[in-house]
Amino acid sequence: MINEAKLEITPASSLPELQEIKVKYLGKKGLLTAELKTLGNLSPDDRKIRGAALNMIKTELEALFDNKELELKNAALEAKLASESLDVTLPGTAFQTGGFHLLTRIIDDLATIYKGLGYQVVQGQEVETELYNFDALNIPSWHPARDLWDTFWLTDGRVLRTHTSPMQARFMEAFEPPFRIVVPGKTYRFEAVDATHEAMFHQLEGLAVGKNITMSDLKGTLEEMAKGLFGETSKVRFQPSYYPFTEPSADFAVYWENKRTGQAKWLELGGSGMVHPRVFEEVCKLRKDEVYAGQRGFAFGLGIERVAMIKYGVPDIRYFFQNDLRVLKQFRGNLE
Ligand code: YSA
Repeated sequence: MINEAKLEITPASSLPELQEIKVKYLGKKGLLTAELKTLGNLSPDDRKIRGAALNMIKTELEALFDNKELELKNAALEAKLASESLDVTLPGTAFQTGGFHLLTRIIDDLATIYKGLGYQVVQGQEVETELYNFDALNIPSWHPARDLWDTFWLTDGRVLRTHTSPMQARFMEAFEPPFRIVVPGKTYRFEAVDATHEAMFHQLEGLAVGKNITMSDLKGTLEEMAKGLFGETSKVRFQPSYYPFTEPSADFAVYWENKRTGQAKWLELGGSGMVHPRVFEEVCKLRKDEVYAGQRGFAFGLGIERVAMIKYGVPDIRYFFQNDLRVLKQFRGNLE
């Protein structure tokens, strides 16, 4: 039986195959078990001899199966290791990195500049009520100045904020002076789109409120921003303007010496002024207290796309929002 079994065990090439052979010999209905069952028919002496012989066969068969099983398991392991071997000399897969959008980078730069001047960076909501977008900023519904902001109206009477200025009223309603904040964010206008106008664009609002704030604080602050954005030789100039929420109001331009082109010019960036006393009155009404009575403050607002277009020579505002990698990739890495 041993030789017979050996002939079958030796060529077995898999564990299931070996198991089948094992059942054939050692299973409940196997050949050896059948032999053991015949022991009962023998005389006690013969049974002893035959029993001992069969036990030896059983032990030998078990050893044969165990050895073969080990051999097959080792072979399987070897094969698995060989198939999973790692070729450390193969070149790796290039790791694709993304980058921040140019507008995000400019917003971050502005936030860093203003944080250095002790400002908090806060954000407002893009869907606004008429109250905060207009009325609280001294632009009641009958006021012709509403036409300055072509507005997207929602069916429920709310608006997509036309500027970041509503956060002036919201912040003052919620917090007491003195404070300094900047508010970067998206703004919307129902305007014909062209190379310098988009229906959605970004602004940065600034507001500082305290007892002794003057227009020269405003100028100094804008000048710090200009130097941070356009270098130490940059400066700011005011031009009289009109906004219902500031009095006096001034548009501001920034002087920039472009090192790349060697050109120097004045660039209009945005509007500013001293917070109108009526805005403080509206805020007192919202708060139902007099904390803002007698306060003074300055405010300003500028277009982020405008800064980006000027500084990096982007000729058309629409490029920022077309997600064309040929454009976006030009503004990765060091921009200086
Ligand atoms: C003025 C005085 C303050 O005390 C505070 C804020 C302001 C700014 C005011 N809220 C405002 O929105 N003025 S603005 O209509 O002249 O817009 C400011 C800047 O946003 C512009 O100088 C321009 O750079 C940008 N802008 C306006 N409409 C735009 C636009 N950028 C792209 N597309 C448009 N459609």
